[in-house]
Amino acid sequence: MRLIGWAIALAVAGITPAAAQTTASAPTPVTSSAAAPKGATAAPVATPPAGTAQNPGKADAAQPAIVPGSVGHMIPTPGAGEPNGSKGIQLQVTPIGEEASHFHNWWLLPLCAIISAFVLILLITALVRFRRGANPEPSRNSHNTLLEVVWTLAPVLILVAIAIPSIRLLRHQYDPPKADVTVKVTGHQWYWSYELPDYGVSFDSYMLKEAKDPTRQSNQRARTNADGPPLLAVDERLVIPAGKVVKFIVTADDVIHSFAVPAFWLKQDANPGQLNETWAKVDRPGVYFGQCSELCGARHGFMPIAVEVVPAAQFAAWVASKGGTMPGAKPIAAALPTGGAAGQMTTPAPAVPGTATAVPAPAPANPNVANRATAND
Ligand SMILES: [Cu+2]
Repeated sequence: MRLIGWAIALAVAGITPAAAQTTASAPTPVTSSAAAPKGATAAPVATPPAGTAQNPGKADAAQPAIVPGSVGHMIPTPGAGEPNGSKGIQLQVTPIGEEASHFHNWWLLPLCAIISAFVLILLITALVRFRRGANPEPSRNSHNTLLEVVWTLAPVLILVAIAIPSIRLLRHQYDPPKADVTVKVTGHQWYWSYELPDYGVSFDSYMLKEAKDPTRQSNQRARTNADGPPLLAVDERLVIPAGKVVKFIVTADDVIHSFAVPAFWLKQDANPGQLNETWAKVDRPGVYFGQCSELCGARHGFMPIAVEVVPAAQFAAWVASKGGTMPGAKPIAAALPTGGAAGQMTTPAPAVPGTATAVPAPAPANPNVANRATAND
């Protein structure tokens, strides 16, 4: 009886939070859902949790047309900048990544292999040569000065041999060159937002759902292969110029996230109320995928990162397409009649009747921002 009681208690404890979460995260009534599949009578269509919808409330026709291959929609190279099933480290495209993967592949791994093989040989020798049958009279030696010096010095030398390149790598990593472009990255439950303060660009980036995903709303664009692999493709990629030092200022809005792009050798915790800094310089244009790498809640696995590296001219075109301005082209502050702060984050908003154009509109081009208020409920 006691066992059954425990079983019931455990089951209730396991079910209650999930049930509570479902209720809390789906406050929107599901009655008018246009995405209801035909024939689904018993179970209502699950409404995506608040904060995960893309362009909510917009009709399909209002979605901007996507041109695969255009800037911001470069077609990823399969296996590059994304998991490709191979063991080991992804192909690195930053100087730090190249140094680190070289250190791992050509120094640490061989060293580990040699030490493991040496220990294995010692073990086998001891088992075979000094077994009771072959060696009935065990040696009574307890000291051997030469041997003791060797087995003390050898590990010290091995550690020094690891420490020197390791500390050199850390020094390179944490002593970044002067930044050409600064990107502020903010983690939210559960999406990323990006701001390029010097360019007047800011937007949110959401994972693209599969076409057959029942939680995808009818006005949400479905993932295609041109966007990238499942669970990694996003609606709005971060675009950065090739060959430039990009500084990432990383923070979070709610809980701890982690901004990670494996091909850049980049992983930086995003802590609320704290600005962390990391950097990357990518010479090779392409699309590089990453994921939030800190358990941050129920949809932690659904907030991927996609960074598109493009030649400088295309970067300027992308900035313009986001309503931003290249530094030097025309200072943003000059466009503001009354002392607007130079660093004010504004994407020039579409003119709204009755609204003075001088007011910096906080709303970026992407209407996903409307979900921020509800994302943390
Ligand atoms: Cu996260």
